[in-house]
Amino acid sequence: LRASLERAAAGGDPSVGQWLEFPGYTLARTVGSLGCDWVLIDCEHGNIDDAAMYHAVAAVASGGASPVVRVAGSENWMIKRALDAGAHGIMVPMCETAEQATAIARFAHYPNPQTFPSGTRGAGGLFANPSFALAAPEYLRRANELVTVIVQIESRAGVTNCAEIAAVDGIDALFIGPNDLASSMGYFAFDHPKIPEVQEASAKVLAAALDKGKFAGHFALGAEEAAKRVKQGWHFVNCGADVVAITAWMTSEMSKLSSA
Ligand code: 3PY
Repeated sequence: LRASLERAAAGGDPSVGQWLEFPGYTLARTVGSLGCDWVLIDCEHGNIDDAAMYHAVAAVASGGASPVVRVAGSENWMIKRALDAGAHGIMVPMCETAEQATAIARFAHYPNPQTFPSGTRGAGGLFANPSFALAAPEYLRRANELVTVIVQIESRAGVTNCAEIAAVDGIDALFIGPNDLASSMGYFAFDHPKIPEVQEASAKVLAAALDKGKFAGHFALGAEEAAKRVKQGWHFVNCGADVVAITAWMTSEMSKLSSA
């Protein structure tokens, strides 16, 4: 994940991901083998519980992509379990203040004074190292530099405070959730691409991330939207989601058959 973000920030190809809402080892392995840089395992809105998250992380990593877990909230135990499962990155929804971002960064890093940033992550987990192809002690030594911490800006308050959030040590990236952002501004969520106020807010977040030397990502559900975001300067985008792909493809095939 981190190498693909650095590549994108250096002007190379964008970091491209896919998005999982369904549970299942074989699904996660299949999507993880498609050649994308990362696969997001959505424990916020997906049908993915704690055990399924562990399986999906291992499956995505074995397929060659980086597993990223969107945790359900910003609580310590959620972040700890995703990282202990071997997530290369965590995405935390609804970050609205620098205080919240500081707590998230601390939960995601071991208290290792030799590495920066230092935090409060418990050191007991022994399952994370295989997804980085590292021995356990090596993982423990290097996790603080390997793990990528992404916070979502997806509310009016988050946009207002985005510069302070981007400045927090240990926060690596800001990621726009455009549906929630539009919703928090009083619009219908799915209308977000057409709403100038939402577009202006995401441009402000992109500028804040770039100004503080952080990575910037944007949610997208297909190549067209993803390409538009890459042209605007976002470093990382998803370009689909399992539930959307299945729904669109099956509906289209049924309609083609019924009109054949
Ligand atoms: C949003 O669009 O609000 C997201 O968080 C993507 O799921």
